[in-house]
Amino acid sequence: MSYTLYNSDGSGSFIVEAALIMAGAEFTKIEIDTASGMHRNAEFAAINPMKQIPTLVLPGGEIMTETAAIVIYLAQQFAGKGLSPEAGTPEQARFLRWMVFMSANLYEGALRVFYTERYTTDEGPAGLAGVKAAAENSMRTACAVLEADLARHGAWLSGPSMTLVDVYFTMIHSWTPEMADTSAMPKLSALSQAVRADALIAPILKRHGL
Ligand SMILES: N[C@@H](CCC(=O)N[C@@H](CS)C(=O)NCC(=O)O)C(=O)O
Repeated sequence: MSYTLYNSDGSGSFIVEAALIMAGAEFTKIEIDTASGMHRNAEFAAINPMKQIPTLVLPGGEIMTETAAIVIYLAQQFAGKGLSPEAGTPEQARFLRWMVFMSANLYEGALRVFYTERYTTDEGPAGLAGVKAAAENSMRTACAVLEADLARHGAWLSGPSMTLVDVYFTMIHSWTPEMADTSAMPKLSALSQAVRADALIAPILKRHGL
């Protein structure tokens, strides 16, 4: 019984692949080339009507979308593999808080930066530039919240060691590095560097070109 991951290298499917590898789960990947618009074909739209990557089919056939939900689900399925802190602990509360925070503020912010035209009906240069600038500002504000939390708690976002919430941050940081540069956000930059140096995660990042 195996998972099926609809993948596009460099996209949010990176973190789902990282989760499956950390878990030691059996999975196959189906490549969906978003650059050529393959995610908009009828076959994939029938699987994920939002036409987005990542999409994960569970061994029993259930289809999951939404990166944070998938990661949280896998962390529960593979408890004890280091994907997230133990259930019921304060560290798990922080893990859940920041997973959802990043989905709502950073992933969504990055989508506003990359697909700006979808977020306004004012498609003139000023309209688009305004949406993009506002997205970048809100991402910097969200990063400042994370930076302040690291200043209180330590090197990692959800406890004494790296979990997938740190990997999630690093993925989005690699898409939009300007949201947390080294001088303004030294702790987040150090976290990203530490994730990049992790022996398990580094080759997956490389494979995804991140
Ligand atoms: N809310 C979704 C967003 C997923 C998403 O937008 N993925 C991007 C790739 S990183 C995508 O599929 N883009 C193609 C498109 O929207 O046309 C999640 O958290 O998984």
